[in-house]
Amino acid sequence: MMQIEEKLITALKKAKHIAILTGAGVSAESGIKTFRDPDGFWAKLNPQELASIDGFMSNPKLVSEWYKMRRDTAKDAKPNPGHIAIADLGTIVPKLSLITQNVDRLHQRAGSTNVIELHGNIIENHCFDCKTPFEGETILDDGELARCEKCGGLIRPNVVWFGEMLPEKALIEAEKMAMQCDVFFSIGTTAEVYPAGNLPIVAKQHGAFLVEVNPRKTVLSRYCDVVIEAASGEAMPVVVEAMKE
Ligand code: BV8
Ligand code: ZN
Repeated sequence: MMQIEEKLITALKKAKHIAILTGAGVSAESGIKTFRDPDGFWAKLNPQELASIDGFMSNPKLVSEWYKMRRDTAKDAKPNPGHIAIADLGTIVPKLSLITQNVDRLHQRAGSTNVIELHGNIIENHCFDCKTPFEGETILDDGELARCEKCGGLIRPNVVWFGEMLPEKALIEAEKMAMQCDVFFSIGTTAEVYPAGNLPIVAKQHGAFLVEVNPRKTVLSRYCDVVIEAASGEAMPVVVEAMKE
C-alpha cells in the first residue's frame, strides 16, 4: 500500500479549502488517450494543429471525424477510481474547488459538482458561425458534415481550441480558488498548457501547500511540497482513505 507523507496528511486535515486542477492524465485510466500518446491512429497528426481554428478551417472533415471519435470514446468511457476519489473528497472537505482541463465530463459522471471546465467540453456542439447549439450527429450517414439549420454554418465542438480565449467566468473563478485555497493538487497534467498551467504557481505564491500526482516528473515538480509519483487512480483513493482516518 502506498505511503502518503505525514506532512501532506497534516495539511489536508487542517485544510478548510482544497483546490484541484486535473488534466488528461486523470482520464488515462478510463482509456482516454492524453494528447501525447505515442500510439493510436492520430499519433502522426499534431493535436495542437487539429485542436485549432486553422486546423478546423483547413480540414473540417478530418477535425470533425477526430472529435466524433473522441466524443464516442468519452461517452463509452467510465469514470475511474481517480475520478471517484476526487468526487468522494468533495463530500468530506469543507470546500473543494475542482478545476479541469479535460473535456470528457467524466468528473461530473463520477459525481463531482460545480466543476470548473477551463477548456469546455467535447460532448456538446454549436454552429461555428452563429453559435446556435447543435443537437444530433455531426457527421451524417452519407459521411457529409452536418450543417446549422439556422444559417448553414459548419458544426464545431464546445471545446476551447489552441489560440482561443478560455471562458472568462471559468478562468476568473479558477484563479480566485487558486489564490484562496489551503492545499492545491495538480493531478494528471504536464502543466504546460496555458493559462491553466499557471494555476498551481498562483496557488503556491498565495501560500497554498502544493501537491502533484503524476507518474512522471513535470516542470512543476520542483515547486511542489509533495510529489506523489503514481497514477491518479492509484494515489487518490489512498489520499482520501488517509484523510478519513
Ligand atoms: C490562450 C481542448 C489566449 C481541446 C485544450 C507559447 C507558445 C505557443 C502558444 C502559447 C504559448 N503560451 C501560451 C500559448 C497558447 C496556448 C498554449 O498554452 N500552448 C502550449 C502548447 C504552449 N494556449 C492557448 O492557446 C489557450 N488559449 O492562451 O488564449 C490567447 C488568445 C489568442 C492568441 C494567443 C493567446 C487555449 C488552451 C486550451 C487548448 N485546448 N483542450 C481538445 O481537447 O481538443 S488543451 C489540451 O491540452 C487538453 O485540455 C489537455 O489537458 C491539455 C494538455 O494536453 P496533454 O499533455 O495530453 O495532457 P496533459 O498536459 O494533461 O498531460 C498528460 C499528463 O498526464 C502527463 O504529465 C502524464 O505524465 C500524466 N499521466 C498519464 N497517465 C496518468 C497521468 N497522471 C496521472 N495518472 C495517470 N494514470
Ligand atoms: Zn448557424
